[in-house]
Amino acid sequence: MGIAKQIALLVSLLAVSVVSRREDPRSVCGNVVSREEFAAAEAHFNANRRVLSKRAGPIEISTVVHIVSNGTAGNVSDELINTQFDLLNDAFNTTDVQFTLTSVTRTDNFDWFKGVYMGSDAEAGMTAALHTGGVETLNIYFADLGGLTGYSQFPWSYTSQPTLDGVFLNYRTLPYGDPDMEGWNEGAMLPHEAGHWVGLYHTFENACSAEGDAVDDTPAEGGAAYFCPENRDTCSSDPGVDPIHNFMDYTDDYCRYEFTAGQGARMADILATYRGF
Ligand SMILES: *[C@@H]1O[C@H](CO)[C@@H](O)[C@H](O)[C@H]1NC(C)=O
Ligand SMILES: *[C@@H]1O[C@H](CO)[C@@H](O)[C@H](O)[C@H]1NC(C)=O
Ligand SMILES: *[C@@H]1O[C@H](CO)[C@@H](O)[C@H](O)[C@H]1NC(C)=O
Ligand SMILES: [Ca+2]
Ligand SMILES: [Ca+2]
Ligand SMILES: [Zn+2]
Repeated sequence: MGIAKQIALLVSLLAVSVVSRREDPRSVCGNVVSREEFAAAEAHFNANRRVLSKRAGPIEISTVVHIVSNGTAGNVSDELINTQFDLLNDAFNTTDVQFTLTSVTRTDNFDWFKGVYMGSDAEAGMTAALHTGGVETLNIYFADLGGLTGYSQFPWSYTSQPTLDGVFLNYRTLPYGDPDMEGWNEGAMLPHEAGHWVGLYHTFENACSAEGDAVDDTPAEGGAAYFCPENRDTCSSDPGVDPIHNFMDYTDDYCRYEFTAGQGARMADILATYRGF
């Protein structure tokens, strides 16, 4: 990420006061992609694309969870992590991808708990200390993250910053989470961020333009949807109503329950191209 973008992000983070997102629904997943980044990433993918060969069972992704807390604050239980994991695998059960939880680490560190966002010193220190495995291993960090619900590194960034590879989630988004996260505390945020980690964009990427989210069977969407606006249709140019039930939108957790066949095919080829599967 460029310096200008980091500064812009920092400014926007500072501008996000502690206000209920119900009063102020704005994008709070950190995976905001510029048109230049999108074009470069898709050109690289199309030029280097490997198609995943047929295999007998699902692609099993070995996953490590890192719980960063401030004493007891954020020190979520193994039981809650397991509940979230079941929801993650259910979310992906229409695709060829599944996740195996191999270990859980716990770290009591106020600076990391409170200070992690893209490009921060806390992010660098935390990942240098905790990141394990290679390109094929998913590292998930749970911490406070302030105004962000989460973010993750796209697979094509692994080569330039391997240690930063992973999913970063606000622990309040875990099932039965903080009431301040109402709507986003029922476990759909991890599938969303894991979706980015396997190469999916937001369904509203590129708004109504033809390239969209680089997936053919998700109707184009003019911008993020919030809550659960049934039959919303922001792009009359593209047949079909907005994909508000897709995990890669910003609707409430109860409203999000699907990945499409096209997203499943894209993630399989992305995993073959960038993550060694
Ligand atoms: C972190 O823990 C300290 C000591 O328990 C407490 O005073 C402080 O309020 C906590 N901060 C956060 C953000 O949880
Ligand atoms: C966090 O929880 C684990 C068990 O779930 C416990 O062993 C550990 O002592 C706790 N850490 C803190 C800092 O409270
Ligand atoms: C996938 O998970 C959903 C939600 O829990 C469940 O209703 C469905 O039966 C599962 N499908 C398969 C094939 O396991
Ligand atoms: Ca699409
Ligand atoms: Ca439409
Ligand atoms: Zn996102």
